[in-house]
Amino acid sequence: MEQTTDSALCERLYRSLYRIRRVEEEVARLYPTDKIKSPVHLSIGQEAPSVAVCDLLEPEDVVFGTYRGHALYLAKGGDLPAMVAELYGKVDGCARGKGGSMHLIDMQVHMMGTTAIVATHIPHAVGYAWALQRQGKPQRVICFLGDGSTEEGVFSESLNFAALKRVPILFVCENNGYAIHSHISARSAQSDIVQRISGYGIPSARVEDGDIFRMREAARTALAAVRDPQGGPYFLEILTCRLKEHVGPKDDWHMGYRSRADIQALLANDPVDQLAARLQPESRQQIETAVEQEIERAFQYAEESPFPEQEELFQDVFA
Ligand SMILES: Cc1ncc(C[n+]2csc(CCOP(=O)(O)OP(=O)(O)O)c2C)c(N)n1
Ligand SMILES: [Mg+2]
Repeated sequence: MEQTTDSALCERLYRSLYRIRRVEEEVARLYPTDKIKSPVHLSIGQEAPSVAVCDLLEPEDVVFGTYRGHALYLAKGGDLPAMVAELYGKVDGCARGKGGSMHLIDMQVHMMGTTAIVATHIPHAVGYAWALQRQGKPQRVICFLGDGSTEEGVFSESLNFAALKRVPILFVCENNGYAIHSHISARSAQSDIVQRISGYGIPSARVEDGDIFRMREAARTALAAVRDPQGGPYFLEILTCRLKEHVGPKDDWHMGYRSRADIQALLANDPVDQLAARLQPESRQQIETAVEQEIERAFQYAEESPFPEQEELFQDVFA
């Protein structure tokens, strides 16, 4: 395993984790003002899978994600002011204010978009990866998905096709245990996802302990498999925890469908805290100050950006 004490790596990962967490905390703080015009599915608590995987990607690699996509968008290098403006419904948003939090896209960094309809991005990602394969292109597609999407029919169809055609694609399942308020054990007779995946003939691995370095090592192995010209699809499941309610800025521990005790091990291993503790106080301070300034500028940008004109409704409309 790469030296986990490597300070440049720790600083890079911490900067990315802290930045995502603080952006989303600002989103949560501002949400009651109604300046943010879109529903928000926060990634607070589950930033690490996106950060760990994206840390190893080439700029040209392509990612697809879900409505819980702020972490992925930012980890892949998506433009922060454009994301915040999108949440505000402003014209300088990454989807010109027409998509909101669930439809984040930044083609400059090959962040191909997120979708509100569970699992619908999975066939798009497989198709994109298949097209790249047929064109002999070297870049790879990484498709992030939730545990709930593994129960959709199109998930099964897409994995079967990817396995059959040996499409080089990495599926990253961010398994936070819940689809809205239903635990996975209430949804599937076989709740061991990796066990289910073996039936498709796709190699897979699982990281269970919330350790970002272990996630990164597992991602390295997975990416090597999909970059191998003789390789094909690979499925990486990462256990993680969503700390806020399914949609919205609040805590929901009082609702009773889950308890902190269930995820004590993951909570104790929060990667933001873990990495913060490893940094030299000065470098931690430098990172945090720079990130806070960047976030303040991004929200200012969103405040100042105008709302789209009415004609914008008819721009970029497919039919
Ligand atoms: C096709 C479809 N069915 C149902 C919904 C309603 N829905 C929104 S999020 C969600 C749960 C998905 O859970 P998971 O994939 O685990 O993602 P998480 O929210 O945990 O990140 C459901 C059922 C939807 N958006 N699309
Ligand atoms: Mg889930």
